[in-house]
Amino acid sequence: MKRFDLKYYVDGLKAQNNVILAQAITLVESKRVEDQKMADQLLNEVIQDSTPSIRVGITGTPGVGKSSFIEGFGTYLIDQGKKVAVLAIDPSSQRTGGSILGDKTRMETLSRHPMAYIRPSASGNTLGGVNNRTREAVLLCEVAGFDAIIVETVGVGQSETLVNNMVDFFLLMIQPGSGDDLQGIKKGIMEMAHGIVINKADGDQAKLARQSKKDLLSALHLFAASETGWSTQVELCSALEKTGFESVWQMIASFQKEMISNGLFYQNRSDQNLTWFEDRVNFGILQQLADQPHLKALRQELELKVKQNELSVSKATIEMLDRVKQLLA
Ligand SMILES: Nc1nc2c(ncn2[C@@H]2O[C@H](COP(=O)(O)OP(=O)(O)OP(=O)(O)O)[C@@H](O)[C@H]2O)c(=O)[nH]1
Ligand SMILES: [Mg+2]
Repeated sequence: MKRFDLKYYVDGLKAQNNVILAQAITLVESKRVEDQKMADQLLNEVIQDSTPSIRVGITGTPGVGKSSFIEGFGTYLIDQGKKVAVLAIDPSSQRTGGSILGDKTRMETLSRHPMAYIRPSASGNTLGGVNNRTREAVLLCEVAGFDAIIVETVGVGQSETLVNNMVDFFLLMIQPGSGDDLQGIKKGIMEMAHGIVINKADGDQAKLARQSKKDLLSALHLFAASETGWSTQVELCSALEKTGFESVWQMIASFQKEMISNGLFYQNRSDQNLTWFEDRVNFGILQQLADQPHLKALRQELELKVKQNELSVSKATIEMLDRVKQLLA
């Protein structure tokens, strides 16, 4: 990776240069300690300069049409005068290079648009996804003038919660299906979603999609009202026929308006900052401890003993934590 000085990144972001934005995100994603230091300096320097924005997370099972939707919807937003950044996140890091390439071609129009920036998933870092740099990437995009940030994630495991913690509006995308299919959607995810979009509401499936909407709305009725006062909306769309984008945008825009007026919009972002801070501190502490030579040696020794049944897990844990305590005293 090519490295530059701080001023290069700062000026480039302020000049809304997409090439330098990409380089800045690469810097932020780098695991090298010096790079991380510079990334933090960069974030400190530029964060005040970010544009007011809307951050939208989109989740849904593979093949539901997220990328196709973002291609069309992103173009629609650009026509409304927005600058659109798309970030893909994949904490499971199972995704192959082929799929990322597939995404690029699926968002062909958008990726070539000067008002758009697309960052296919660099995936990578695990540890519960804690070290994921997508939050920082969102901020950098905003500094570079993007005011609609879309984060796409495959709906597996904990990725939904992770994304929900870094966006304003959380959108769940599903396909038309029978009531039985709808019951398969995890309740937690449904409750988390601010909006549910039924994609592929076209051709043979248009009728089924309308029925799904009815079923969903009555299912949602049974949920307790959210503390924010917002109730989950359901919209139909077809990424293929490019229909429904306007109602999806209306839904997001009215959510934002309502949350700004009741004060919850920025409160939610502050809460997210707190979570972000905690994640980073926890991660940093663990990393420093893991790098500590004495602890490393002891840990390896204890791991071996546990593996060979020479020591119980509780005894090994106590010994390990005692050593940590001694070190910190
Ligand atoms: N009929 C119809 N097909 C669609 C629509 N949107 C997407 N598809 C098709 O569904 C398939 C999957 O679309 P993608 O956009 O790649 O879905 P995805 O959710 O991004 O998939 P992953 O990134 O693999 O999770 C493709 O073959 C699309 O052409 C739609 O509105 N109607
Ligand atoms: Mg996709």
